Amino acid sequence: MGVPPRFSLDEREAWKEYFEDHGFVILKDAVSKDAIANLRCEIAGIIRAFLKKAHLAPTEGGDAVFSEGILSLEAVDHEFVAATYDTIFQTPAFMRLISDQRIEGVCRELLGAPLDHPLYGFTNRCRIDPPQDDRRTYGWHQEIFYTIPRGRFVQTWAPLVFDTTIQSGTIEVADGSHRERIAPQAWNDIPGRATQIIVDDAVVKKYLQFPVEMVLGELLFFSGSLFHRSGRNSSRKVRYSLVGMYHDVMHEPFMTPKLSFSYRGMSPKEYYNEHITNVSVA
Ligand SMILES: O=C(O)CCC(=O)C(=O)O
Repeated sequence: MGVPPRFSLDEREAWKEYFEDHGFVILKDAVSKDAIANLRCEIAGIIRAFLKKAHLAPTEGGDAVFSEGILSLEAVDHEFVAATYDTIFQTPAFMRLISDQRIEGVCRELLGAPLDHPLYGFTNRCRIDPPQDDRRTYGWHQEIFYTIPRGRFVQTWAPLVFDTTIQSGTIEVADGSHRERIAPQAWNDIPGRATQIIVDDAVVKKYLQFPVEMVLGELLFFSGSLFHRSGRNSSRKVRYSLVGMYHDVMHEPFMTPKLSFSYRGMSPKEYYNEHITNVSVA
């Protein structure tokens, strides 16, 4: 296959059929330009905030903040980059982007979920992948074992900030591999790396594999069973990408995971103790 086709939202039957056959589909107008522009501003602001907290000089203007800013933070302490990542997905600008009704509508169609089936957005994040850093990249995998067990869901992936290219390590897919449903695979916990639940090579080889280069505004929807993997960022820019998924809450096995947040720096209890003197009542 050359470059996979792009569909517009109003070509509903065509993109649904393509998704059924290939396990993925790219819509060219699913992410609004405004949503991207707003998010870009927020991301730049967040990086600047952490540069300040790290006592680093602000970067020059333009887009330098997106790459140089992150690389400077990484050089001081990876925790600043981790905090940037943890901040972006909680911003209203990010939430607006992933909550676009057009995206919800496409997910409903692909899931066959009518309006009385609530959707649950799970692990929607903006990945930050600096050049030459493979700690959080994934080999060929299916998402089914990285999410709510037995869930019915659609995954999404999109470039944010910059277009994604082969050089910047755009996502790769194995065409039609969703037909395997649950492929033979192995679970590997590797210290210092994202857990790798890797599909057997012989099975991956049955399918045509290719990177999906994408421009801002495009959104890739794919089946939870499609084999996919991260590319290697050999460019000089940091890659920003939207990863996430939408589960059908009405699907019988769906059960909401418990979320847990922990504090970086001071805990609420420490803050309380700093200000409040407890007087024990006899
Ligand atoms: O963006 C990437 O590097 C790949 C992401 C991925 O494989 C996933 O979210 O499951």
